[in-house]
Amino acid sequence: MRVKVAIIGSGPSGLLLGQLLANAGIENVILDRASKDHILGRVRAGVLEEGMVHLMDEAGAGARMHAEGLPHDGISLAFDGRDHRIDLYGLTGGKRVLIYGQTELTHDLMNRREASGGISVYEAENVTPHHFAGKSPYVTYEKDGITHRIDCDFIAGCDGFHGPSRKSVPEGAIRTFEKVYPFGWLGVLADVPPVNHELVYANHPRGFALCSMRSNTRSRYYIQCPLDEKIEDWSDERFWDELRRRLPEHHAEAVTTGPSFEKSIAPLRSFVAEPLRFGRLFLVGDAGHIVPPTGAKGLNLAASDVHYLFEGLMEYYGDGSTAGIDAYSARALSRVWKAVRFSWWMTMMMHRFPETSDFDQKIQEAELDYLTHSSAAATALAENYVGLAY
Ligand code: FAS
Ligand code: PHB
Repeated sequence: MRVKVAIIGSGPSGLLLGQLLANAGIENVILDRASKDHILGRVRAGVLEEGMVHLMDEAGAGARMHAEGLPHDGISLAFDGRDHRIDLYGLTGGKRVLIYGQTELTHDLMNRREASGGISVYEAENVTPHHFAGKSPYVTYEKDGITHRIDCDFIAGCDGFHGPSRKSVPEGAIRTFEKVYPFGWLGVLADVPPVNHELVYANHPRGFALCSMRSNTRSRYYIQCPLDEKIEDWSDERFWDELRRRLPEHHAEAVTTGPSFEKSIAPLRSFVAEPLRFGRLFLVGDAGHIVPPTGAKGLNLAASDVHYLFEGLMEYYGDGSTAGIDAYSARALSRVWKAVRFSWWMTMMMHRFPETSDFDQKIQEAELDYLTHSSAAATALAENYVGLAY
């Protein structure tokens, strides 16, 4: 088989890029080692920046997102028993975020791809990018015991943090930057109404908590937990009790509890690989960078990477110019690093660190005090939270 672009990974990065390319007549194929059901069973992000919303519309997959997504004009920071609302809409001249689960977004993109006849190969084993330093790259994979080869012009590594693309780059050609945080997030999904009409990020002496949602009847909650925590040690009852302890009283009393149908622990790290382009191979989304979910940036960075790469490929196939693909890595990394900074800053400000010093604790309190009494500080948070310009 031969296509213009071979995409490794059928997560948001791969599906969004694949659909934009297909709509522009640039044939592509998507390969994923997982099954569709496994991909759709993963519970991840929930907050979309306007850039992602626009790209979903451009991909022709935005109808359900607009019908079911919840526009949010603000978030609340809770500490010292009180809420402090950050007016995202007012502080950014009318920008907002849309609450819509990554699972739903992925489903919409998969349906759109199927409807438009796009080729996706699931449960593809040993997917391997080859010869991307030259002008004739190709990808091999195994399925049903047969080894297949896909010749292409470019390979888009949309295969997440653990995928083969970044690992296929020669060690001397890539630099990585990493910070691992000394805690994780224990998250639950439950079909109960959210405690608040907007998200609540709580900093409490017992640890961080986040009150989010997927709809007006489905809530998503997280609490900070030690890295060695075992999910089997957390009954629903224990989770609800701990969550309520970390919230201001008026929220704690308002929490509607119920059986969780998803419960998982995710580690937190900041990670960036540089550059994001190696000849005819591009790293996109989590394949190139990871952020702690505190800033709700992970999925949204995948969107801006896709935007930059799609623009570059359109230029290449349009008038043969390589300017866009040559600029991809620098353009993407410029926005990535600002989102990495913001996600690190939100994480440092909202979590309790096991080894923190008295001085560092006072700095955290001063940060929160400044943020909730200065419109300049609140504006800085707001413009990053709604998403910096592409
Ligand atoms: P993905 O990881 O989504 O997709 C990569 C795809 O590549 C997968 O389908 C995988 O099966 C495939 N793949 C991997 N190895 C392969 C191989 N060898 N061969 C073929 N295919 C292979 N972001 C937020 O903004 N907010 C959140 O709350 C949030 N929570 C998260 C919780 C968890 C547990 C995780 C892991 C991430 C979370 N994220 C969150 C970040 C997440 O949303 C990512 O940013 C988003 O999934 C990025 O999309 P992709 O780049 O497509 O990578
Ligand atoms: C979520 O709803 O999953 C979510 C929302 C905001 C975050 C992280 C996760 O910062």
